[in-house]
Amino acid sequence: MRRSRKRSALCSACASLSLAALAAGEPDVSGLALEHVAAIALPTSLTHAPEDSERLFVTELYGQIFVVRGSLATVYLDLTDVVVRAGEGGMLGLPFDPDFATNATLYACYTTQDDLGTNRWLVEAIRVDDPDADAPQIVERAPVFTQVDGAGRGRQGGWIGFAPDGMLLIGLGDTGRPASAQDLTDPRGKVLRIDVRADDFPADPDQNYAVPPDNPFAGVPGAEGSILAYGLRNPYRCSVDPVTGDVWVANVGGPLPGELHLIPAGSGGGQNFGWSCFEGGVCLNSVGCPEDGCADPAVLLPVASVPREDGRCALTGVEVYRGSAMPQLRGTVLFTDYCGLAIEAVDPADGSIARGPSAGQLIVSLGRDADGELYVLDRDAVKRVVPADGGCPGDWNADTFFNDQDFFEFINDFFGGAGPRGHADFNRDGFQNDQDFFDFINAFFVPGPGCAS
Ligand SMILES: [Ca+2]
Ligand SMILES: [Ca+2]
Ligand SMILES: [Ca+2]
Repeated sequence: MRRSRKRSALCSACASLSLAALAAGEPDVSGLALEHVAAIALPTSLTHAPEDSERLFVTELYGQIFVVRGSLATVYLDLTDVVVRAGEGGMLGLPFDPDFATNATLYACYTTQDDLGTNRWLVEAIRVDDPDADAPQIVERAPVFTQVDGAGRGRQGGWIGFAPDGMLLIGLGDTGRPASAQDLTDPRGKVLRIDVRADDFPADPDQNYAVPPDNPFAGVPGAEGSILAYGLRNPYRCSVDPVTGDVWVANVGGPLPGELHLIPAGSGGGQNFGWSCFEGGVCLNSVGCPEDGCADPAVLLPVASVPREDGRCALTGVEVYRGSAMPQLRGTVLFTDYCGLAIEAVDPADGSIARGPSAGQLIVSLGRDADGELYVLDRDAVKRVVPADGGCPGDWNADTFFNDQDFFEFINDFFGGAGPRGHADFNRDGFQNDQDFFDFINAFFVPGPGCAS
């Protein structure tokens, strides 16, 4: 069944906004390598605290959260007493509050069981005693969003992250109930958008959030107001482009390894990505879909349908590169697959895929730090995506030109802390100290081959 790409009325701004993404052009990932950062067994997600370039945070399947400084990973928080790891459940996602530096609050997404043994899928707010501590104490914990679910532990989703407008986005899978994805009364099979600073459910201790009034189904009788976009099987990982605010969704497929979908910033949401009636633009004619569901004009095609080639089996990450270490990669959409083992790039204009370096291991997630640099999580380690030739570290302002301006900007960042990065941790060990000064001076006056003009 052939269908053309259609846009819903709720998505009137999509066309112009998508063009910005399409301008990214043919991706080139040939010059990349993966560099070992730290060993962590069974990691699930990687993130950073706002404006904090010195630390990475990594969740672990059974409930630990690690802080990584340089190459050293230590336990940041331990939630193994509440996280129940089963099926595809466990510790899944972790964003820090946009105001973490002042409110010391982060959000954990995990599966657990209540006192009656009922499965719960939980987004929980956790307040710690000191936002700067590497081993803080938990001051307070409270559920924000709770999905009580009797279904199995498959297709849990589990990505959560803040959009630039301060709203929390949640990727919740269909939990093994395909029909839920097209059901607007059910939060499953959706990307949700909630306000964590208010409570629309004062009588319900399990739900402590508000529905933003500009959500596409807010106030629609019978609809779940938290829904931003629907028709998803398993939005295991999503990401928010820090420059455009576009939301990318890595939706794990059934027949396919998955689809990459786009919720453009300013679109207002409301997109229907088709599951469980469609996948990759193909009508599945599944139970619960309307008789004429294959002709549904409101279903959006994915930006890319990732084919079952090169060993791929299930998408595990999507990020738009906005860092500075690889200027040629800026604006490129990158993704990972669990069995594909490699970091790959997709051209949003035509869905074509370019294959980058292999991790040599199953890849469970893709994430980024505060500077926009990317990291792959395999089953045993955190690996940084780096230029294969080492790049030109002396190109401090990463404008692809190696010149005196880099020297002046480094000195300014080092002594003033006033540069665009606000720090000068040149050797990326998590600390700014004299060693960074000496290392930069060496890189500047003894430039490597990557600095050739
Ligand atoms: Ca409440
Ligand atoms: Ca430069
Ligand atoms: Ca350093």
